[in-house]
Amino acid sequence: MNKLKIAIQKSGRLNQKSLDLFAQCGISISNGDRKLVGESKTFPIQSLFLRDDDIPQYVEQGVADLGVLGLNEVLEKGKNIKVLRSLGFSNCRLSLAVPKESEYKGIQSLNGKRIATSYPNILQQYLLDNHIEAQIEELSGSVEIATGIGLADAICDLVSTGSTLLINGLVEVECILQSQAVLVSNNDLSAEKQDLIDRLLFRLDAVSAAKENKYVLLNAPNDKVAEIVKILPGMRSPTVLPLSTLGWSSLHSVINESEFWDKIDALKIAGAEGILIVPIEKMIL
Ligand code: PRT
Ligand code: ZN
Repeated sequence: MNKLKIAIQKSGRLNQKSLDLFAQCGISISNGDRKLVGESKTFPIQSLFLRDDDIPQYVEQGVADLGVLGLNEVLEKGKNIKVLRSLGFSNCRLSLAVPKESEYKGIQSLNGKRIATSYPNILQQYLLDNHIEAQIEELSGSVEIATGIGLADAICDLVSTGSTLLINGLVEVECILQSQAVLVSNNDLSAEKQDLIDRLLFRLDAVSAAKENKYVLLNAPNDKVAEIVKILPGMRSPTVLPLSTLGWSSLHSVINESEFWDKIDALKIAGAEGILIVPIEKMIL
């Protein structure tokens, strides 16, 4: 039987989180002895463990059908591949930063300056879009020390907590790109592989919907149920069950994480009691 081939980072920030996500989808991929190729016993998929920099090219060439890597790498490499899903982990941003003592008065301040980065293509495009002429110093790592050693006047690097910038006396001045891990695919897949990808996406979507939502159970006097139902739309509408205490009901529904606290406040005001919030394992829409 035909198997999907998926490229996963061999080691580094994305490796374990990628494997964890597939495990949540019921697809356990073993990377136990740090082999180059892993198999899953639960889904027709074979994993290739690679450096993230190489994944776009391998997916474009069809050596792998799918890949998991940062959007920053996808855009930098500019290969002919398709982004299928954002995966919600390894969030970071690609930003410009300058030494904290430098007088930065907006992007124009970078005209005629040297900027060190591992992302020359994304930076080049950003400078073009903003009509800035600056010299790009390409480095493969340790970009944050470039200003301190006199190699550049500014840097363009990935930032997550900001502590690397702080330690190196740099301040973030412009955000060029918001990035996170994404699932990419080859652009020319057989119908059989496309079917397998659809099955995989179905599982990924169920896991991601579950993460974004909570199951809520609450009690309310019957005369408050109509008002509470308006606050709790649920997947169709809330389940309403009678309690053994006469005149009371139990309501069950699903709340989106983003509106969670606002809804809880509104529910309390509307007369809900004994509110329980439970995580959802998978959610099939
Ligand atoms: O060996 P391989 O080439 O596969 O790995 P790599 O060393 O190129 O990549 P890796 O494992 O460091 O990162 C993989 C991906 O994780 C990146 O392409 C991003 O999409 C994502 N990611 C998320 C990050 C960060 N957060 C991050 N903070 N990648 C790098 N950093 C570095 C950044 O370059 C800087 O040096 O962490 C430092 C900044 O972090 P803070 O927390 O101090 O701001
Ligand atoms: Zn890399």
